[in-house]
Amino acid sequence: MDKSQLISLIKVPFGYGAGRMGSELGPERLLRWGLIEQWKELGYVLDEPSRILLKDQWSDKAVSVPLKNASKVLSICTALASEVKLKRDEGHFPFILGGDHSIAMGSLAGLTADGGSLGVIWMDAHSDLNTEETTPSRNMHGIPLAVGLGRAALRLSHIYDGAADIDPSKTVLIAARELDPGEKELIKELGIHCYTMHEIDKLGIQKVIDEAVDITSSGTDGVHLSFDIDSIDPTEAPGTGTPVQGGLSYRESHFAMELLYEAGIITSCDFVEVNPRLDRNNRTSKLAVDLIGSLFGKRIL
Ligand code: HAR
Ligand code: MN
Ligand code: MN
Ligand code: MN
Repeated sequence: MDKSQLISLIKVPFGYGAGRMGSELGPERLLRWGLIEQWKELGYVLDEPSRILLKDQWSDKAVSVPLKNASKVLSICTALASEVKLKRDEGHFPFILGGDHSIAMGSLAGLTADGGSLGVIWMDAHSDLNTEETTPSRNMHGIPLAVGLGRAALRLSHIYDGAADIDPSKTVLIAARELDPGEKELIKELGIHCYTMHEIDKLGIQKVIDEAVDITSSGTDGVHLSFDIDSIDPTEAPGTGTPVQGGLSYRESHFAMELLYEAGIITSCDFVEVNPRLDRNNRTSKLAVDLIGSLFGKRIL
């Protein structure tokens, strides 16, 4: 992210992929806490923000998805994919503000549609690697990475023409601590680099980020950061639908963002799962704005 590149903020006020609503309120709440002003203070130039809204429901017959709110999720993802592709083609930095994590399928579809190879850093308490077969909840925010890797019946190419599968060897999970049985199998089968909280405790967040940077940036044309706020411990980020204890501390999460900024590899980002309805005194929304600041180079001194 260099300052000559315009940031295209793409707001996606959509929460139908999660088990409970509320994350659709995320984008406006983060804006209220100064997200845009912060970018300007840091010296960035923003494109006119866009907003992806649900219009027609998805009607593709190529694949049927037997999960909750599937046609709503797929139609928002298709609309998002085309916006992401458009902004990327213009040379901008697409910053996708959710919304629940199901929208990442739209981001990934738009980002892979030009045929380049994409590294992915997935920061999340979960791995989002369930498929139509393995999902215990039937919620679509539990499947986006499996779809991205081409391991579900639903493929990125169903969402957006020309979208391609992500390479599992260029994908890194960070902060995982609640994995379903089918997800664990997939991680092993595909050899996905997975830094659970155990590895973070053992190696330290700096080493984990350094390794993730190497894995995702070597031999790729860009690196997408998909940041689920539930990667952070619920004591710091209570405003999210599926909190899991034992997560990243306040400083670990900031340090991770600061290191990613210094590495200079991130070319697009999703920021998802902030649920203002479940928040306490806007703690999570404010933390989210601060973390985005760190990702874009905000310093203590
Ligand atoms: N793994 C569980 C499922 O498939 C829980 C997923 C929780 N979802 C998110 N995404 N917040 O990370 O339903
Ligand atoms: Mn432009
Ligand atoms: Mn997630
Ligand atoms: Mn999660």
